[in-house]
Amino acid sequence: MSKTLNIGMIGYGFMGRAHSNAYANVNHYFDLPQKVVLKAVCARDREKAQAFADKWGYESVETDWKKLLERKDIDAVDICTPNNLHKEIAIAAAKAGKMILCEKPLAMNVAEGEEMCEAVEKAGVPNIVWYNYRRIPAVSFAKQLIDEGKLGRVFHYRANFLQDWTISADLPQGGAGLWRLDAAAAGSGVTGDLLAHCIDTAIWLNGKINDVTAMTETFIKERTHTATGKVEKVTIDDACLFLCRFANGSLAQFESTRYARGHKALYTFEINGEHASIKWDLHDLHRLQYFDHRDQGNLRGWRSIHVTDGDHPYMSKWWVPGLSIGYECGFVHQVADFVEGIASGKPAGPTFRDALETQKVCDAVLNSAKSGAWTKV
Ligand code: SOE
Repeated sequence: MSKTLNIGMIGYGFMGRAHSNAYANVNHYFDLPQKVVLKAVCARDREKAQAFADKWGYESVETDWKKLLERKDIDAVDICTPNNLHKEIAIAAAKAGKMILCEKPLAMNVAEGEEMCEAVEKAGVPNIVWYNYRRIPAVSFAKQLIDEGKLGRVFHYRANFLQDWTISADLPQGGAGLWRLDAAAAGSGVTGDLLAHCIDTAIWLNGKINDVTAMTETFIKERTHTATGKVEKVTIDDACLFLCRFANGSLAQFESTRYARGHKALYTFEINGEHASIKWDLHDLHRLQYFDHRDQGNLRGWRSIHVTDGDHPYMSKWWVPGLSIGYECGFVHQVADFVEGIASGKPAGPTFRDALETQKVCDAVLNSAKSGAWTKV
């Protein structure tokens, strides 16, 4: 096994920064069998790519992702592009024998996702999708508690992801960041962008989702398109709500919108089990709220656990107990787990195949919103 893992990153937006920060810092905190090297960043505009490379410490720049894939000195490709490019790049990267770290959601739809899974599995290359919230220590701790059976039988799962950044009708669709409003680039709106996070966490914590019933709304029907300068129809979902049943018999509700004035990134979930309940809120990401019915009666109540102790997931790698870490650290943890997974032969998730399950739920949700019927995943 080589002592280094050379990364070639394609795209350099908000996620490009989050991933680069993780690559640059992971070896400072985690003792890993490989040193992660920021080898090349790839984007169409050479000047901008060079400025990004200089800022984050990439050794070189490419302007054509196909050239990046031809390079022998690149071990792993990070796909940080809009969603409509994931499939083509991932399949080519797999054929070139590169490991792949792909931004979420995996693909535009299930059909694309299936092709991507087949490509990485045929090539036998390690692969992972950036569902970063799994690795916020309080969320990983929730998983530990559930796996230990602390909650007992689960009855309810509730999740929200609320934002308010697209309320203005003057905001165009298309272009940097705003490609998220253009269905041709994003595939869907909040379903693929935000609910996909909630669904990934939910499947990880609570198992398979069987069937869904959903509704979506597009509040602003037309926006100027950055590429054409013309007012064009908006076809993404601005808001999506769905109910579902998990295979374990629990019932769930999910809500996501970019029209919840006052909320910037309010990702919350709550799980109610037979013995205990847990709650988590991204705005207070170190805390896990825990209620256990088995506590002594007169002491029973919600505990607010500050998940910063050495025996909490990942926290022994950081500072001393009680000191917090941030949003960006979830990405650092993902890189650490990915590298350890390569060495141990036990791949870190979510792999493309795991992320395909989330994609299936997203597609079922969008289909149900169209048909108005309960839809099997
Ligand atoms: C924008 O809606 C966004 O940046 C998403 O694309 C991310 O996946 C989410 O984590 C925060 O919001």
